[in-house]
Amino acid sequence: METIDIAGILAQFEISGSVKEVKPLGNGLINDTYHVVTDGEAPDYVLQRINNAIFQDVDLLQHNIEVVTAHIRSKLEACNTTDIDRRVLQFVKALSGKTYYRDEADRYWRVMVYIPDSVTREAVTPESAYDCGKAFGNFEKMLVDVPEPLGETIPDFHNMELRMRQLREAVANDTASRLDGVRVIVDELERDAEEMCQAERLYREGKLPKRICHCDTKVNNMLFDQQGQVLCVIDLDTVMPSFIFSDYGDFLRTGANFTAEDDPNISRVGFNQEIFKAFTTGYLESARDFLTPIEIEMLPYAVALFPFMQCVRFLADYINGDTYYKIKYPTHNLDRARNQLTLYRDVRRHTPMISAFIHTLL
Ligand code: GN1
Ligand code: MG
Repeated sequence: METIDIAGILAQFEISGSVKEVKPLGNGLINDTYHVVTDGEAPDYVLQRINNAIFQDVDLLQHNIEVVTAHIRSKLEACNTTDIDRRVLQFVKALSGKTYYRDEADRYWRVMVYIPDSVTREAVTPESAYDCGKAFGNFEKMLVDVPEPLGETIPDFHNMELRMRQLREAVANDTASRLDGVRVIVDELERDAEEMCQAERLYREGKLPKRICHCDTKVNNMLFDQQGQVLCVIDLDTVMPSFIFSDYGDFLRTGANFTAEDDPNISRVGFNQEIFKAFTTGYLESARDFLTPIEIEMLPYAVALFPFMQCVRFLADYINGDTYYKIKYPTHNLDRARNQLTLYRDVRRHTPMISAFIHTLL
């Protein structure tokens, strides 16, 4: 166990009040997060250690977040929002003037103001799916005119062509000698690979735009108030240029699966139409004004793309001997890949319904 001098780290930031208690917050898998409780009138804070093994360019990452939060703040001010500090994250400057601090052990830290009386949720209901759709659509909408180009915090994060290349490389090397057991899955993925890579082709042809997207749209990346109303979108590390499919499709991949993405019992996997309809309704309410016809036309593709991509990523990691995703048992990644493939097949069966429903909203 490494010992971390939390008080020493906090002393590097311009926080007010005196620290009463520091306790772990949330259950994120990537960063370590703490709730910093202060005395008296001063606000509480959130202290986070940024995982710089995954996010290798912390300077770019924090710059993106600063641009995005400042832009959202100016949008909220322009429409006279009253409780702005609850509707956008606010970062605290370090003594260096940056919004992060690098300690002697090369660990990266940042501090945000804690939004009081806010809660996160883990389960998606039709009601919260509608709210999430609206909020993520609105998040993209506020960012359609960010004043400067942003970098990719994980280069080619949702690039399907890259993910296929990584799978093919894993297959060619077969480092963990696991290929024999999964060849049929690889073959099935290869059959649809070209179709699933169509977004990248359309982008190269100049027909499909990239926009600033959240790229990790899950219900637990949103804060709600005590009455259950959405306050704001959080977890901004993956905010970067991408196809809007990243936000629309990836939410449905987790939210509209009847079970968890790693449930080994694939008879429980399936596409939840009710959640799909609720999320899509909310999303299009916010997003339809700025989406281009091709983006709207390709939404059904996005619903299939994300379980497909996630299957490719889990399977490649399994073949590589589990080097990326944390596993709890040896076939964990294989179970995840099978789960996502099952969801993918079920989404494909539902494509006519998905298209028809989207048309009813236009
Ligand atoms: C990772 O750790 P988590 O759940 O936030 C991954 C996502 C995957 C997800 C699958 C940076 O996200 O892209 O969809 O696992 N994030 C990164 O469980 O690779
Ligand atoms: Mg999160």
